[in-house]
Amino acid sequence: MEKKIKKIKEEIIFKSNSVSNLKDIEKIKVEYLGRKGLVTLLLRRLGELSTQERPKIGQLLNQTKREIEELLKIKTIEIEKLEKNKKLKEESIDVTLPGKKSDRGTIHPINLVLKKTEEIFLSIGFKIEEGPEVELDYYNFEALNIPKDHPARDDQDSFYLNREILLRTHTSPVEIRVMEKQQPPVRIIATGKCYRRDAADSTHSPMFHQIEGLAVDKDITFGDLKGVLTVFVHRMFGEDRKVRFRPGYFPFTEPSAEVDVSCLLCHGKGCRSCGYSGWLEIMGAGMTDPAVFNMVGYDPEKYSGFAFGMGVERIAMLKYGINDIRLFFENDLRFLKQF
Ligand code: 2NL
Repeated sequence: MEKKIKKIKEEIIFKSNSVSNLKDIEKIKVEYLGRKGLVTLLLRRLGELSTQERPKIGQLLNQTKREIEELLKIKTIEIEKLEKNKKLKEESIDVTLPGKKSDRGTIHPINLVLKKTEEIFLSIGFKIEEGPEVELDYYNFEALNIPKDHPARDDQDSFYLNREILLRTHTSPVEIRVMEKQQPPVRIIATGKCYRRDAADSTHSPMFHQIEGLAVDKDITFGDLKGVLTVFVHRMFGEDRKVRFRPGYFPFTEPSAEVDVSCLLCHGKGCRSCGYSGWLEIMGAGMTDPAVFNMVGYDPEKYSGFAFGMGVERIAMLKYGINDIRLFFENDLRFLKQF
């Protein structure tokens, strides 16, 4: 019996030296200490021994059992440690590898032009104003000296919600609202979305953006208008651009002008892009009509002002060489990512 126990001990030491994973340890445990394990069976057979032998062998077996348990416990800890290290090594991150670039959006070209315009006018003392896109007929037309029979009033050109309410067709009502609230001096630009019942084509969109400007004070002249718009054109399109004012007509300004910039492609020589004229029309402008001042309670004898309005899409198309307005609203990333 003693020999057998010694042999078991040696076997265990030998086997446990060659185990490499927790499963093997479990196997050994079952083989020796399990319900039908070798040590368990020997313990069960103690009763067969003489009363003389029994205590000695019993003690030896129990001690062996404890020793085996201890040994397997140590082995288990050893292997767990090895496996943990192996896992750590396999899962370690090489911090020097280049990371995956996350997909970042870009600023929409319309917003680029809006931001740039705001920056220019803020730098020369203008404030930015916004107002409602759903407007009263009064603010959109009446207060701007646009008479009832004016073609711009035509139902076909505006989105009317009812007889009095429509989607604004320009941002001028923002300026009317500001003038109603405060006396001069006023130096503001009004930006935002506008709506017209146009069929979409390469130059028309039923929703578009406008930037309008208004300056009212004592002794504001057409020279002030030319100076301010020249600063704008130079900063937006480049210092080497020329600016031209042609006579025009708007119901809300008198006199009125169409403003041109020397062609961005041919610098005024004449090319296909400018219709061989050397000039590109970028906005309308003029001296605020006294009739508008009367509508908002400004004294036209005391004050004068200039105003201008431009389409943001048109400016962006000229600045970036885009030939179809619909590209701004299709949200094709191949287009948008270029800005
Ligand atoms: C254009 C022409 C223009 C204005 C807008 C304006 C506003 C007030 C009073 C007087 Cl409150 N005028 N705005 C003046 C002249 C031209 O826009 O063709 N825009 C795209």
